Amino acid sequence: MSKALEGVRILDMTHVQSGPTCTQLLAWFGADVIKVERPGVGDATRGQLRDIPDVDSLYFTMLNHNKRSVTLNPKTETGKAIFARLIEECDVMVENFAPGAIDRMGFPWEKIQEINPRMIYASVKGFGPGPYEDCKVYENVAQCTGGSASTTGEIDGFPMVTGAQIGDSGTGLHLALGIVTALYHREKSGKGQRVSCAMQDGVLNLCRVKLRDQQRLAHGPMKEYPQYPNGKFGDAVPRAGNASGGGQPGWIVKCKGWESDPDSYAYVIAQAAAFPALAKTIGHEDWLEDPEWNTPEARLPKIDKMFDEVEKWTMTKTKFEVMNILNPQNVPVGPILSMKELAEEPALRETGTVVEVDHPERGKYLTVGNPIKLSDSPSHVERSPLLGEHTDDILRDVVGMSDEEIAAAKAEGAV
Ligand code: CAO
Repeated sequence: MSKALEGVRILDMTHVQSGPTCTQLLAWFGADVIKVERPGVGDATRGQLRDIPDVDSLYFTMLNHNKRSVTLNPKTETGKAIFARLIEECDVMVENFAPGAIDRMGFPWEKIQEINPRMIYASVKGFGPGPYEDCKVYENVAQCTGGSASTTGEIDGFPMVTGAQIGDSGTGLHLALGIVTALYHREKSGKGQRVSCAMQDGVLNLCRVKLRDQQRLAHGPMKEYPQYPNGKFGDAVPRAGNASGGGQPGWIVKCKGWESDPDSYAYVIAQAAAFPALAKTIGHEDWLEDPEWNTPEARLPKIDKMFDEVEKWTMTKTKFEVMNILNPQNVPVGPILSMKELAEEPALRETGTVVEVDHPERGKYLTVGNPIKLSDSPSHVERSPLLGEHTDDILRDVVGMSDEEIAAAKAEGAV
């Protein structure tokens, strides 16, 4: 079966996490991704959070599958010439360096367009145009400036960042969509264009429902927030603990074994349609006839008491028993799964969402495969490249250099 993006060549000037997640997705869909790295150094993440001495870190290997690595310094004269040739030969260039870094290498957008008018040039930056446009940004800064941290956390606690990498990987996903959209548009226009995604914008997009709530706040208290009716609302969207955020009340409850297992919890949603089944299961059939409990409006001021009762029952069951008993009754529920449980989950291995990969220096390791499944273009996860592993191949086959020219470029430190 052919790969959806076969024939698309990507000049990958990305590092750390946000950019690499984008180009890794494109590589999984079949694009030829040429990762350009500084000679002798490479992407800084190769050496970050290492678990095995002198071996590419999991941080790097898990973000750079299915790519080829070429070492190249576009700040040297020969490097500039090679880089210009790569721009000619590629369809898309992706970068997430600090603002202005590619310009300082001598390749502003105008020059890239001049070299290759069909080039799509995609960038991740921390902020869009405005007061912070020159700032360097990492994941948690984006979570804090994009509205996630102010709306996450205990209701009386401090702002909280989430473990999901919504600033880095989230923006990488946004950028990948921008790139394939621009590729589609190029089919008609014949021209490339710039694709920009700011991490602040990407996080705010994922916090869209919170901007919705900011406006609802002006029209009275939001009844699905735990602050209603006994707490106070201020003038900005508050943190809501583990409340579901939608129209349905939900909460995390303890399950059997919670005293010793930090992940023995389940999320239970008490939506109106499933309330009778939930009430019966937890031994509160009495609620169904009781006007104090049998309507969503009656329950609303005492949601916490309702979940206390749900928890009395869930504490007698494991989180998987809770799932297996409530789910067939259409009560939406999810066990809190640890990374260990996810790594060992057979169904995720079966679908290729969790994959074991072999690496020549580190041996076998687990990674997350492509979560997006195409029926006719399945993804196969291939290990990340060693630093400069494909330098000779790319200089010869893509750039068109002779062996002598390659040797000379190496001798002067351009590659
Ligand atoms: N050869 C020679 N030099 C190279 C090179 C190569 N192949 N590749 C990169 N460089 C140089 C760049 O030209 C730049 O040099 P100058 O500052 O002299 O122009 C330098 O290496 C890298 O710059 P940087 O400022 O991007 O790196 P940093 O570690 O200081 O900052 C980061 C990292 C992520 C904060 C910054 O790149 C950034 O803000 N990026 C945009 C937002 C982003 O993607 N953040 C997510 C990061 S993932 O958590």
